[in-house]
Amino acid sequence: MEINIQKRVLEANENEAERLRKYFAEKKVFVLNMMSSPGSGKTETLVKTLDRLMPETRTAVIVGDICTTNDADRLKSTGAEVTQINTDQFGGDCHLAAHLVEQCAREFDLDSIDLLIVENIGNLVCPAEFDIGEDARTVVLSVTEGEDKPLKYPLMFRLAQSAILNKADLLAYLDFDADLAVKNINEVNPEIPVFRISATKEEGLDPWVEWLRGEVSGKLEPKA
Ligand SMILES: Nc1nc2c(ncn2[C@@H]2O[C@H](COP(=O)(O)OP(=O)(O)OP(=O)(O)O)[C@@H](O)[C@H]2O)c(=O)[nH]1
Ligand SMILES: [Mg+2]
Repeated sequence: MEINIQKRVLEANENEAERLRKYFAEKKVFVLNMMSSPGSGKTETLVKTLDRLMPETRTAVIVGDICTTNDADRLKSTGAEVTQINTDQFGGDCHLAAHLVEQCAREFDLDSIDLLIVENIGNLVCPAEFDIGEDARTVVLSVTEGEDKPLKYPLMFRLAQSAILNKADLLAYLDFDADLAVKNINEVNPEIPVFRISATKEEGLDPWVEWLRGEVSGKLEPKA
């Protein structure tokens, strides 16, 4: 019974996500779904990324958390338009679903946006199962989490188009094998680039930002 309901929820979300993807395509907006476990550095990475992308790439952000507007407040400092979703209002879901993203996206003037970034709720499991109409997914792994996480949570890494290995500034203090972590990511998903960065120290960001710029301009004609 529970399995059937779960299946129906996922099917309904997939239909909604397909419709939303068409809407984003009509609006010529590239949508990035950014995911990780709590605290890997999604918000920190996005703040530093937006500083480099804007204003040339007109960017808006939807950020999901169960509670608080902390991340929206941090992201607004970049000058981007930001909307926070708090899922505690409807049961504290551990992921964003397509209908929630659609509600927020319709609040933006999408005709004047090139890139919509969705910072998903910190969780390596549930967000991977919910398509939100995105064009690409990026998963962030930080060096304090253990090299084995891509092998333990393969779906998140298998469905991503790129990965970030964050907090590289801490490597000197840890027993973490960064090469092994990259190997494990590529074992699950051989195709994806893995960007080694320190978001706080702003190191290694350029290849990541270039990748994102390339994705945005590669998929979308510039707007008139
Ligand atoms: N040393 C170090 N700390 C970092 C780095 N990036 C982020 N942090 C710190 O890690 C903590 C979590 O960073 P956030 O950016 O809030 O992580 P998040 O993934 O957005 O977290 P949630 O949204 O709660 O899931 C903060 O204290 C950051 O300052 C980094 O490159 N190096
Ligand atoms: Mg965050």
